[in-house]
Amino acid sequence: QSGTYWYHSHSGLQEQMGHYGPILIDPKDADPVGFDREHVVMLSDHSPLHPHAIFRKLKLEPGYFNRQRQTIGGLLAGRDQKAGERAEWGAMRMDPTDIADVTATTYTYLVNGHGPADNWTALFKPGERVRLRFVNASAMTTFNVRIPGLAMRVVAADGLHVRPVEVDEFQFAPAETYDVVVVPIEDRAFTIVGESIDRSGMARATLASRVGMTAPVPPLRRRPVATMTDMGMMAMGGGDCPPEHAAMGHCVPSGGGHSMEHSMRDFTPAPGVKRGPGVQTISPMPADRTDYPGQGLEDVGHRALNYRMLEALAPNPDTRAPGREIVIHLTGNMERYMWSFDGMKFAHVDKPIPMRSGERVRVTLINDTMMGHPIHLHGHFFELVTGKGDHAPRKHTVLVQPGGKVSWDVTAQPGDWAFHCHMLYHMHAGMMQVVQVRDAGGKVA
Ligand SMILES: [Cu+2]
Repeated sequence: QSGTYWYHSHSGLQEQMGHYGPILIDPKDADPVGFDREHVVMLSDHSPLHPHAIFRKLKLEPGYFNRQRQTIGGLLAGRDQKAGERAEWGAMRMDPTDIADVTATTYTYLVNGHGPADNWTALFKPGERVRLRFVNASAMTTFNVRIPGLAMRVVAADGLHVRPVEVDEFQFAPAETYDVVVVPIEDRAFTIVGESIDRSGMARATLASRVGMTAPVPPLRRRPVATMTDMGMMAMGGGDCPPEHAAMGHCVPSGGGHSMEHSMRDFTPAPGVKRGPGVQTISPMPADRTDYPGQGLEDVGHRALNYRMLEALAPNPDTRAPGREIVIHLTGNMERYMWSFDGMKFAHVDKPIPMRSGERVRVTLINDTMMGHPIHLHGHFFELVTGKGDHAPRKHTVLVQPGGKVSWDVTAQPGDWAFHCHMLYHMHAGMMQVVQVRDAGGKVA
């Protein structure tokens, strides 16, 4: 094993207090990535508040840190949702500007521990191939990363090599890592922009040919607003859903808050989910969104990475078809800051998810909430099911888009493995489980 990784405390909320750092493992043989120099670019989020204070505020008022709610001004200017749509979301007690739980109102976004004003600088000589090892070591922040003026060739994801793919921007969630190679030709500075997904703030660093140089820092772009697709209603709307299709469950007709609210309270698509106050909504039609670059990147006007652009460089080590499928719903109640798998928070779960050593299992994650969740399984790489055959991209963390679903195949390794959302406060609230892998005799070996 080689590549870009990171370590962090799993004790309480220490990760938010700075107990993390990068881990780089050089390959023992020749590196398939050609580069002349390398830099670690570790993004994180820092707050002067104690993490327990942040969690308490979220529990009392989940929108506490959101200062970008919709306004009458935004309605009139056409920036925000239309009045009827807003009423429907209001009836659901959902806020479409709820893109991030914790924002720049308390966070400073850091690059390698430095705030935006510090101008942390990575040096290069013009013409060099520079490998940047991006690590998202934040507690709660999904970042949009770009370097205006430079194309980024993505060469590794979560530490493992992928077929090089060139993009202008990528979104990554807590725990994900991407290695990119850039080739700055000019003798000048470039700004490395790590914009938080809700665009309340940014991490900023500089790539420069000499110390002390700076480049223009682009302004924050307009914050995205969640859509029907983020609610798991892909085909919803207008005349697209005739009654006969609706009856077959192919789509959900629009027409007033009634049908929307009704369809999102229907547990039929989620028979394994425990009903209760912890489950605010069920996605009526969760879609495979692995071709989606992430909230706010659908219309940026340049190339943005998505999971379907990833393909493993080496053939997958295990190409057996899975023997069974486990479906897990990512559930929550945004109003009460409750997060869980299948409607059961970790404190209430009485048994682990069992797997047999060496067993090949397909895991399908369905997001019944309107937030993205980076789901991480300890001790494994899994193969994303995106049609890449025996070169499926292998990851340890996958961002499940709002209202979306993702499948991956995994070869179970013996042991007890934490399995959780990598949003720290989601995990703390209970979005966690244990995968227990045993041999036929019930032993770990
Ligand atoms: Cu989460």
